[in-house]
Amino acid sequence: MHAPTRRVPVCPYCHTRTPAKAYLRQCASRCGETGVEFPVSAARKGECPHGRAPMARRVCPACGQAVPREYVEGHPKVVAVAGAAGSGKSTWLASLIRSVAKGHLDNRFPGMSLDVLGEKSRLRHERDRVLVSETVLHRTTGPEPLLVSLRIRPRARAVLIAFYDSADGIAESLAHADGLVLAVEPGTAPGDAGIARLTDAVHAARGLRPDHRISLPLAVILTKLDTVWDMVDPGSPLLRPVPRTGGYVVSDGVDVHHETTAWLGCWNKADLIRGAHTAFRRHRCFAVTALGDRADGRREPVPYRVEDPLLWLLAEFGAIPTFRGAERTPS
Ligand SMILES: Nc1nc2c(ncn2[C@@H]2O[C@H](COP(=O)(O)OP(=O)(O)OP(=O)(O)O)[C@@H](O)[C@H]2O)c(=O)[nH]1
Ligand SMILES: [Mg+2]
Ligand SMILES: [Zn+2]
Ligand SMILES: [Zn+2]
Repeated sequence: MHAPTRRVPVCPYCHTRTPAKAYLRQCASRCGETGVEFPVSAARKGECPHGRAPMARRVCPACGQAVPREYVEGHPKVVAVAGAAGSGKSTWLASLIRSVAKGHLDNRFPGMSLDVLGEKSRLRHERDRVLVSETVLHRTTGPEPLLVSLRIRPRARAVLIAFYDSADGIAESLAHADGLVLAVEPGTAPGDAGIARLTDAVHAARGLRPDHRISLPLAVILTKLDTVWDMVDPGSPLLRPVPRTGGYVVSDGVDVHHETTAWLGCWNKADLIRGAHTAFRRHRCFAVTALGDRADGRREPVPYRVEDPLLWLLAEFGAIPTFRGAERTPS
């Protein structure tokens, strides 16, 4: 089930594979020799050629971009977030990161922590985070990924993840992606929500035959659930309390999957459902809202179930346990 551990990391910016030892390090400003770069393998006892402590970050020798050390050394997972323009990709992502970073999953994963890695990702997240709380998000997302380090338990080894959510970024990441997300908004506009395009792109990027059933996990996310709250039946699994186990709960996930699939069916998305089933061996549907219900005048958005797709992907990656039912019985 687990993807083979990759020894040679892929640069999150230019997608070149370079051994961790061949990444460059730089002298720190206090060294006085600014701009000096040397390969990681040339750092004796972790010191620069002048015998001082260099900067922690690594520089990709292919594109010259700074890459966080943890990322280069940590066997990162790459997640591509696809979906039509305006389907809610970036808002979901910003809301997810914000929820986890604020400790919203603490009752299920005590001590779970998340860090946004590197200056580029931090600047982007700062911008997105504020905009999510104000409910508007920049419409221009660059091709760069959002890099995060997620620690499931306080002293556990961190899971490094690069999320790509722009068309260009996704296209470049598909050759080595570990998981896929497809965002779909509610509504009856007919169409396949981009599943055929995504399937073709994965086949092309990985040199697979057109009829090859893809083994990458695909999370289909119905976004903006708040816009259709009043259509959801009170007994729906979409309104049930979220399971409180420290893992991914299959029974709940399957119920949500079936309910979401039914909604997508009602909204002329039969092609999406069929396409996901035909092309992806491992796929699951989710329903989320990043902004929640603000009608009662709350200033903060109340996201709902934004973390479910990530938990499923983490379970698929083998990073968190899977539970069959609500009890703690590992499968
Ligand atoms: N009501 C509601 N609106 C949302 C939600 N998520 C996103 N939106 C709105 O939908 C619009 C598009 O959201 P984005 O996150 O920018 O969508 P995107 O898929 O990243 O769009 P592109 O980057 O342009 O492809 C914005 O106006 C968001 O505020 C949600 O959960 N509920
Ligand atoms: Mg976006
Ligand atoms: Zn690079
Ligand atoms: Zn130096």
